[in-house]
Amino acid sequence: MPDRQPFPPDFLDSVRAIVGERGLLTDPSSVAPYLEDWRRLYKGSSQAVIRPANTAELAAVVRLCAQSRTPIVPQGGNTSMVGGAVPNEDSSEVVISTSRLLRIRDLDEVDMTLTIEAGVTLKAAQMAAAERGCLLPLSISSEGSAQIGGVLAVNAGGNNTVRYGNARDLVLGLEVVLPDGSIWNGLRRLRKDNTGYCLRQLFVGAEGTLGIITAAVLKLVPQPKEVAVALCAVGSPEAAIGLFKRFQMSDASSLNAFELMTGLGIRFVLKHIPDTLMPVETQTPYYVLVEMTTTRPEAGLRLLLEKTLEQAMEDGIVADAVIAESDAQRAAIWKLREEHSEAQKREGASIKNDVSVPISKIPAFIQEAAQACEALMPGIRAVPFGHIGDGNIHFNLEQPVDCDGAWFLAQGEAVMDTVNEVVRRFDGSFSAEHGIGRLKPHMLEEWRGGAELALMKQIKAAIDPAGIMNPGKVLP
Ligand code: 2HG
Ligand code: ZN
Repeated sequence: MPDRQPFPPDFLDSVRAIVGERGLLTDPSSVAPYLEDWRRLYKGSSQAVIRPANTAELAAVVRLCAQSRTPIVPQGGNTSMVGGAVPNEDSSEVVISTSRLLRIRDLDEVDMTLTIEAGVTLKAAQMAAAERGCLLPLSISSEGSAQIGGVLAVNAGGNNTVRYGNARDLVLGLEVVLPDGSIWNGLRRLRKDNTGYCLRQLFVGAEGTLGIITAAVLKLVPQPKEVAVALCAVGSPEAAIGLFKRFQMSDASSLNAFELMTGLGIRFVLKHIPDTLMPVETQTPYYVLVEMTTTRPEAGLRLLLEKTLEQAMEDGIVADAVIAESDAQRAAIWKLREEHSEAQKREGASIKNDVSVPISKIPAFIQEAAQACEALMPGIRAVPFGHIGDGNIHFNLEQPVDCDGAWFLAQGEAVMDTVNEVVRRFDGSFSAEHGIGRLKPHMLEEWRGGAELALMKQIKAAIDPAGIMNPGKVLP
């Protein structure tokens, strides 16, 4: 049993006075869901989860924490892949949840901006935009639970980075509660604003270590008029990248997503996830999901997709392909991709490597990383998949059949090191879109040590001198 370090006397009473009964959870069964990440890598401990109803309440709570030097773990939808939102084990930290910051403050169809609070889920934000004929062009597998504040705090990437960039490319303004409890209102919706250091980008990707994002102004684009989705069977990652090049040459501006999957990954989905169906009959080791969208009326996108695939089939790059004929078919193809993480979890123990390399190096990377892992642990099952249109591969590894799951997970460091050695050879990154959290601070030291890490530590010390914001995350 870890040592309990109680909060200062009266701390919880003072919190209750700010947020009321509804805003404070102390009952162990209500607190429990906030203490464990969905991957079950970390199980923390805390006596309290604080759920402020608005920015002023949240700021008052942070002021209280600053006065008493109580460490804070900010939490959104708790969908972090790297344990970035769970408290440590000694009960010294409080969780501040953004889940009651639920207002959509403004949507402007001329400015094409959505001003929204941190607790709104990404899915709800997308729906709010769609209701007004706009699109919030950010899409991730966990969008039903992930909240805007967390999505921005980790600079989420996802499926549309190939076209619209990462979360940080969509942020025009932020409102942030700083570690001393003051509020920075930077909710500007300007496309041009050259007025000193770009502060908002400091908080995007800082994973809650510099402050708590409470609201944001996000860029919108018009809703597409035509959407075309295909699932293509390909023999190799080389063929997948060859196909990517063809789509770029034919109409790069319409390419919305270009996702790689393996036959093995799809078999896991079909086995573990109800209501899934494989529309392509030809069996190949790899598959590509292509999505194209356009706002131009009658742009003939479907024809372009068909022609590009026909030519690729004639040239032996694509073995077989199916183009979705309805919204339901589009959703069914996307489901095969979106359920990859859940299916891998149900198949057994799996180790994740969210990495990126230059797009041109993806085939060689996948081959060498798979070989290196097999040499380390014969029978290990590589399931590389993900956003290859932007160079991001989830090089996940499933436990060998019949091996002990706990033993396999205990080999996580060795497996990640093996993959990362290959990533390094190709000048890639050890964390493409999932961030650092609690899982990878030591890697940050190894990969970004020297001037880069020193600068990050200086920024942290300047903004959070007492070190109360999400301690133990990101920085080693
Ligand atoms: C995705 O692309 C997510 O679906 C999760 O980033 C990836 O499970 C993973 O490793
Ligand atoms: Zn991803």
